[in-house]
Amino acid sequence: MEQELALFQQLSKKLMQAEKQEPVLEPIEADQLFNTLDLRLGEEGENEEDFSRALEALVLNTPRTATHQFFNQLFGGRNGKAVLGDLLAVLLNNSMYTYKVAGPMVGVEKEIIRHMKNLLGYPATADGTIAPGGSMTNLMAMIMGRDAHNEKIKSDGVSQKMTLYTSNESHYSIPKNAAFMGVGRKQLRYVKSDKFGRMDVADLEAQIKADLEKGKQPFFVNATAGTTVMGAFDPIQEISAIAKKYNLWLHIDGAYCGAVLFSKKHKHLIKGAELADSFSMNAHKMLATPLTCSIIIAKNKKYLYDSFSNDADYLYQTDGDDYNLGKTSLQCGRRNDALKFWTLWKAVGTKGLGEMVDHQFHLAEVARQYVENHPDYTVYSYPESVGICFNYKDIPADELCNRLYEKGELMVGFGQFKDEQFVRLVTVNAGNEEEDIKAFFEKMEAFAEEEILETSS
Ligand code: ABU
Repeated sequence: MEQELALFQQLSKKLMQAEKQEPVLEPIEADQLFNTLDLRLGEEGENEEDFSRALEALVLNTPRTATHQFFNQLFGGRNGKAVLGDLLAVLLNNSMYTYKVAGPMVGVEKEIIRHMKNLLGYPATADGTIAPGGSMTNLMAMIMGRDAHNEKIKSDGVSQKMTLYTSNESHYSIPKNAAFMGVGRKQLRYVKSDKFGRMDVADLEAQIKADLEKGKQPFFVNATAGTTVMGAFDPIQEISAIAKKYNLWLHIDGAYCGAVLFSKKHKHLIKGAELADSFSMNAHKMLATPLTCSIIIAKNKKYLYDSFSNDADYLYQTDGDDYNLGKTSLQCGRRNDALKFWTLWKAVGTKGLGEMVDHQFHLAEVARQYVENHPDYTVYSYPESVGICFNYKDIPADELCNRLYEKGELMVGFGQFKDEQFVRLVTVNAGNEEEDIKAFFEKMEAFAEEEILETSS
């Protein structure tokens, strides 16, 4: 291993130097990928020199998500303490299903869950787990909702027309999951959203009533804390009142912005979270933890056990269910996604996590002020969003973003809301400061003038 660790150190140093010199790479065209890099796997292994060369080329040609110029997705930057935790998790290589195999790492995960359930205001009955991504934590919530509605489904399968509800701005995992869980995409109702992308609660109730009149069985509603494009927060308290009235499972998909839970200043955006049956959050988004770290908390652990436990004599041989975390998880073999979040949390404290969230809202405010005070911009953003949506000088957003990418200038993407397409500048990037936001606009404007507007005039 020593040789590999030395190579790792060498490659990581080179990568970090390269990131400073060239924060955005000119992409390798997809159809040229296999002609450009040595990705071939052969019958015989490579000698050390060729192996290192191929690996270095691969590392140095991979899109750079940890630099100050990555604004493309709902994560970015790099936190040293969290990376350290993840590197150790790889080295230790435990599987989180049993205490026998994961030992104290079980305690690491349980401590994260314990704190989060307290912050949520959930009762002692609550418990949680970590799944491989926000889509999967949403799936877990949907399955718990399905089984809570009818506990026989686990054994007999779905035989009735069960309906579920989510806003038309919510994550695309909801329809996919409706198919996976046997309920069916056609039984998913998209609820209208208001001008900021928040769920229209009157439409929610109207759709539930219409389904009941047709003899359907409404069972689940998803509220989003931070929609992927507008960064909008659905009104949880109002949705909860409807969920209670019609006996629906209420889940909060906080994959993007559920981390406001840690911020004294922004926690009000998920006011009423304690009323939900389940809550999920991705620490790999606002909290700078390496991908993936998707946590779900259920208000009553009974539902986690009822939907996800299964006996397996060859696996569960020591200790109780409380310490054998496989009894409440989606999969069997499960990597240790808890340690990287624990090392970060241990180092900065709950207060520090809150400050990270506040900082990202501050950066969004800097960006918002800039576009709002500049006549060349049209702004579309939700007032309290960490994603700033705008158009610049009527340049089509897809053209602007794609050309910035193709030329290796900036990584930023576009989004769409109510027939308008715009640039979506995501300010969730662990390493960024105000000057990085300002530098983004300077670079984007210069590029637009020189490469798009001048050539088209
Ligand atoms: N859940 C991942 C969303 C990706 C994105 O909108 O950037």
